[in-house]
Amino acid sequence: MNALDFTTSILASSVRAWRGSTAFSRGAKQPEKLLELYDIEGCPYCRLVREVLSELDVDAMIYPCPKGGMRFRPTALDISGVSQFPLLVDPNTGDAIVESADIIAHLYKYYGGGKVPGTKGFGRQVAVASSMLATAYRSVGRARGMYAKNAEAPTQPLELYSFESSPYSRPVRELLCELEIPYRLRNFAKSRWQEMGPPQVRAKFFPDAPISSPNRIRLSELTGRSQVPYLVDMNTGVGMFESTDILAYLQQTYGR
Ligand SMILES: N[C@@H](CCC(=O)N[C@@H](CS)C(=O)NCC(=O)O)C(=O)O
Repeated sequence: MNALDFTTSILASSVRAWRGSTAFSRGAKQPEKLLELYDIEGCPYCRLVREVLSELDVDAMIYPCPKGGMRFRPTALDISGVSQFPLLVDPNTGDAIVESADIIAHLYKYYGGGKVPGTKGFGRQVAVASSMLATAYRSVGRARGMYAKNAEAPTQPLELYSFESSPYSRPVRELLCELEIPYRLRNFAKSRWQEMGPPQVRAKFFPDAPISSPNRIRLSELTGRSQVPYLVDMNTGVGMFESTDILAYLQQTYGR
């Protein structure tokens, strides 16, 4: 990842006040069946939904629908009848919802302890405007996570450990979107203060801090580390850290 990429990723997270960093999972209920999100990584409205998924510590299968994409867009159109993203499919309740504000309300209602925050009014306008600004930052030089690239389809979906505001995870999610690679988004937001800061600092100062979220426990058991992005590709048996290596791997394996 070059300096421009890193800087604009930091700016995008900052303009959204680092939403999607912290999991407020107390009182939240996990869905039994995996949620499905038809998503465009660079879309300002999709970002608002993914922030809430991170904050509720809820995983989802991401079906990337970049502009010009042919892999999942037709399915999304069949489901909702409109070419509009985000589209959430919740197999637990039987709902298929477009409109980010309605999706967010649904997520809080069923998986956020029931209390639905205001998804209308001035707060919503600020959220949409700042998310548009985040998209503008990620469009400097090239609109990232927005347009489809020519790519091979994997046989099985991949898995990505990530949280929405993670500056290093964002470019990986953008490329997965551009390549139209479906993946299970394993959310990895922080739920205790000892988890803040870079992994090396945490390992030094809080080596024995108890691990909180299911995905943090899972990754720790898998790798002995607590760092994102972490990509799992069941098709090739690969599991890897480091955004630059993951980007190169995805391009080499699936890019045409
Ligand atoms: N009010 C909608 C707006 C959604 C929207 O405009 N999404 C754009 C992407 S940012 C879209 O679906 N564009 C059509 C397309 O990409 O085909 C919401 O909040 O979800």
